[in-house]
Amino acid sequence: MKFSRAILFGMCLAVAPVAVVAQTNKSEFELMQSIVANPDNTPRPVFPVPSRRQLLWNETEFYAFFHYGMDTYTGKEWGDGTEDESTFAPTRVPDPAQWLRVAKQAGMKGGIAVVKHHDGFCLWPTATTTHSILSSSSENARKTNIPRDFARAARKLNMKYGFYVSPWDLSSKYWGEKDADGNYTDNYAKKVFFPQCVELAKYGADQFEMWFDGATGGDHAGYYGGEYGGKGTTGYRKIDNAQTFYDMPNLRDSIHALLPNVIMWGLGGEVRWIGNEAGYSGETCWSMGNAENGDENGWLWHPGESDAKATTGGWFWKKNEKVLSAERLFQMYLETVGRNATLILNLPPDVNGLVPEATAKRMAELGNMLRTRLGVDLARKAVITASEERVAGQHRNYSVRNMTDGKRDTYWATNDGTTKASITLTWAKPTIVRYVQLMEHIKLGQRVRSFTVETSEDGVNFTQRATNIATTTIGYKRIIPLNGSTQKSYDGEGYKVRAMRITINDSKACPLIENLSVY
Ligand code: FUL
Repeated sequence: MKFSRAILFGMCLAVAPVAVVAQTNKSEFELMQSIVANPDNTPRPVFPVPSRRQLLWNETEFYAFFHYGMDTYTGKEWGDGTEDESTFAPTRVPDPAQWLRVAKQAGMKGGIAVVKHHDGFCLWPTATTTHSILSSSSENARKTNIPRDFARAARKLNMKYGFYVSPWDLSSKYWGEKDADGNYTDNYAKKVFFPQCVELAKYGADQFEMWFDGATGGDHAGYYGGEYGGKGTTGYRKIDNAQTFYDMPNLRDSIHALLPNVIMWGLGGEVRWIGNEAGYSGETCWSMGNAENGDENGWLWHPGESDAKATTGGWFWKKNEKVLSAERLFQMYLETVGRNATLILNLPPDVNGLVPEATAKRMAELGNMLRTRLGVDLARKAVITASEERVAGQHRNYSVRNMTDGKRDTYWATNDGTTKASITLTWAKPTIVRYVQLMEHIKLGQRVRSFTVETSEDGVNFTQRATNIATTTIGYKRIIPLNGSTQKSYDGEGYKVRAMRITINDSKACPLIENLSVY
């Protein structure tokens, strides 16, 4: 087959950055040649790579979970769907703006509100069921519309927002329904779940995450264990395959058409559960695969989210529950956000529809701690050199300076074939250091398999730090406490150094580091 030059030129322009098109008086042929020749010397991606919406999601890093609903008023963790709607009776109209203000004080960038839990009670005026706020005898309940007020508040506070809508629905007669031949019907997907997701989509096209829990029924001792149950009790129904029962692939496509940036958590397949509810990810954590460690060879981008509770009671508010200490929450932050996962921290609102004062205070304390410990970036005061810098292209360089410019689209890189390299930071004056933070340019795939961190008092002799930690993967973000402990408070301690060296020992291809910070 023969292409004319004009056609080839057109094809190249279709993939060319705008700057190239705008630039020059070169002949068409020269321009085409330079484009084909990769003039920016951009590294080739290492597959799999994240989708645009997965990248945006990753940037949210630390956000709140708000479990609120029927269970707040029954004291249960899992309702069974038979609750009288009037049991949902807030003492005042719930105030999601207060919830999000509390989250923001802790340094969180967004939040996800439960708007329907497994009991099926809907916290918005839905047309899909009578089991909603509209059927409560409480006036405050009937004035409640969590998705509307949550979305409005988030936009005002410049925070990201999304909703948890439980696929498992014990209140719906269609959930787990079978026809006369024993096959599952699509009534639940068509009449309840799809329409509910579409109703929720209307509360804002800028939603960042929809939370589709993986619980697939059974009795109340089902997926995660529970307080009662057994075959024959109210809740006993099961589905065999959530993907087909909810018609997940179709739902995902339809919702993406309405909400281009939303990622579908869990059953939606775009972000994975980290494998525990205790607020930690693996030290080795790949954005492919499953659970705490992921899988270096996984073929699908499937980054981890860690869901954890800030309180001692449960996911829903409980009388007399305590809030975890700021120190413990800081540890969680290091063990999730600092290990290539995101942290969604649960702050349950109480019967007044407000996050309790004690939680609010603790979040302010945590926010201060994060700002004090991880706020002032000492890398910006250092002279940085590297064992190698990738040859610059026409419009792009790969300088070490790119790691401290605060931009996500510039990065330091080595040449193709170089998978071992070191970066050295040198300070003019002895400087106290405690943490080092690295971010890979994951847009082109996660690469680093192994690295080490050393410090030096004299700039000549180096000592390896954090030797008890698996300094393996980096991913979107990795934070290494130099003393090797995510638990021990660093107040008043640290290493007084003149230099620090980070050595990448092994990488799937040339390493690309977009951020290097030292605290
Ligand atoms: C679980 C649910 O069963 C819990 O009730 C809670 O919502 C938690 C975040 O996810 O799977």
